[in-house]
Order: sequence, then C-alpha cells, then structure tokens
Amino acid sequence: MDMLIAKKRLPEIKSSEITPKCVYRNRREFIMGGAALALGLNMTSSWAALQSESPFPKPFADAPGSLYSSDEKLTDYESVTTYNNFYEFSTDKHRPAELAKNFMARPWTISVAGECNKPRQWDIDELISKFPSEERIYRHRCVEAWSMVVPWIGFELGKLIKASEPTANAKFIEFETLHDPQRMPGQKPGFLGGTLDWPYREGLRMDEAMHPLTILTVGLYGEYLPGQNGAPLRLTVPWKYGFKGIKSIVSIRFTEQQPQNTWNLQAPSEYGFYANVNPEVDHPRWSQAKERKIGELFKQPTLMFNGYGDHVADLYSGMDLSRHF
Ligand SMILES: Nc1nc2c(c(=O)[nH]1)N[C@H]1C(S)=C(S)[C@@H](COP(=O)(O)O)O[C@H]1N2
Ligand SMILES: [Mo]
Repeated sequence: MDMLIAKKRLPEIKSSEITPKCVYRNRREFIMGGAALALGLNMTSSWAALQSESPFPKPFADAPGSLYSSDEKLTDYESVTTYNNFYEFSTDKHRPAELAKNFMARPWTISVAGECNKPRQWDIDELISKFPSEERIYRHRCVEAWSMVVPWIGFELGKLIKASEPTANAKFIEFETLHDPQRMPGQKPGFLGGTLDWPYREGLRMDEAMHPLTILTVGLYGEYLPGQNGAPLRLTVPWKYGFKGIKSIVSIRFTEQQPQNTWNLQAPSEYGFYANVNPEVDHPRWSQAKERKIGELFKQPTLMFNGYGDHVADLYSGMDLSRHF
C-alpha cells in the first residue's frame, strides 16, 4: 500500500518541545459537572445559556446560525465528545476523549498547496479570524450505522478555496491529518489496533468541496473543537459518511488526480471515494438502511444523502451510485 502513496512525512516534534499543559484543554470538565450535565441531556438550543457560566473562553458563543442547520434535537455534548472515531488515539470509541483531552492544538499550521496560485501556510488562529464561523447543526452519520446531530462551528471550505485561487488543473482537493506519534499514540508502530497507514487522508471532488454545505470545522457547542473531535480543524461534509470528515488537518492540496483516501486504501471493497450516505447501497458486512441515533432507543431509516439530497443530488446526476459508492 505504501508505494502507491506519494507522501511527505512531517518532521517529528521532539518531546522536549511539547508543552506539558495545554491551555486549550478547555471547558469539558466544567460542562460535564453534575447539574450542567443533567440539564445538558435535554437541551436543544439553550447550550449557549448553559455555557455562559463557564469560566473558560467561549470564542464561538455568538456565532450566527445558518439556514443549512437541521432543526432536529441535538445529541448531548457528552455523547458528541466521548463517543468518537479517531484511530490516531485509539480504535476504541470511548478512549479518544481521555487520550486526546490534553492534545496540544496550538501552535498549528495548515499548509495549502498544489494546483493553486496562492499557496501558503495558515496559522490556525489566522484562519479562524480571516473566515468568520457560523453554527451549522448537521446530521452526522457514521458508516457503522450510528448517527448524531451536532452543532458544529465552522466556515465554508469554498471560502478558503477561493482565497487560494485554484488553477484550471485543480479537479480535486486532498487533506492530510497530522502525523506525529509522540502526540498521537495510535500512530506508534506496534500500537494495539493501530492499523492504518498514516497519515490519515481524505479527498473531495472540487464541486463537492465548493458546495456551501461543506465546512471546515473549528468548534462545536460554541467552544473550540475538543481534541477527540479533531482539534483544531476538521472537515465536515454532512451528506457523506463520517469517515470523510478528516480530523486535525495539517495539509490541504489541490490536485488533478483523484486523491487516495484512507478507508478506501484500507478496504477498497468496503469503502469508496464518494462515501455518500445511501440507504440502498449496503456495506458488504451490514445494512445501511437504518441508523441508531446515539441516545435513542429505536433505529430510524437512513435518508438518501443523509437528508441533504435537495442540495446535493445534482452533483451526482448520471453517476451509478452503486458503483461510485
Ligand atoms: N484523522 C482522522 N479523522 C477521522 C477519523 C480518524 O480515525 N482519524 N475517523 C473518521 C470517522 S470513521 C468518523 S465517523 C468521524 C467521527 O467524528 P467524531 O468523533 O467527531 O464524531 O471522524 C472521521 N475522521
Ligand atoms: Mo465513521
């Protein structure tokens, strides 16, 4: 698998350079405290009020809402931040919350390169101030047939793309996660279950990347993105399975060829490039017709394109979605 991939490994950070205590370790402990948690389980949009008592900064508490937001009941903060897929930390869904809690997401640089006129390095905070974020309440559907509704905070990827002036050769966009086994224990060789070929990578076709539903996410529930959810920057594409939502991005590159993506490399018969949510195309080992919304007892039917078909079905007209799964 390795030789198929032209990759640029990042230099490893010496452990002496790692700050032991992270200022961004954030509000979780506070928010999860007794009464707040009890309230939190029922809250829909009152989270801002709840969090206003937090002594920690809430940089996105006043982020505007969006017409693209779902009006479904939110999945509670606790579930969103303690039931995660993040193999750089663990293959166990409950462990990233603990293992990534002190993940140092500053300083953080994102490189934008490839087929564009304005390649450059962005400091994460520069990116956050240059592209103001809004709240996007999206359905979040994992290929493992569970789902959540999450109040993400982010800005349209299209805005960063435009600012980068892609050339006519830019047909796709490719993303890579940080590769740093010192900070991401799941990347250590021999780590139990650490089976992926690092760095984790993903890609989108340019029209998918430019779609206004596609965001770069910098927060959730009004706060900075917790480590386990992909601090400080992750991709969110709500009509696709969760694995397209690559976390802790350090590299964005415009390409002419379709990029490789981690799960497709890992198991090509099970995970495609497109990964559009589709109840009619089963995973070879299980059905995609239904999903269990975390926190709810009964399964519900999965919707084509995760319910975003009115916005995105046109992108795939004429394509055989059982072949381009
Ligand atoms: N770098 C990286 N990104 C990743 C993953 C991962 O293991 N590593 N898991 C993916 C999968 S399978 C899902 S379902 C979502 C989970 O996002 P969440 O933990 O914020 O719900 O992240 C995706 N992004
Ligand atoms: Mo997933």
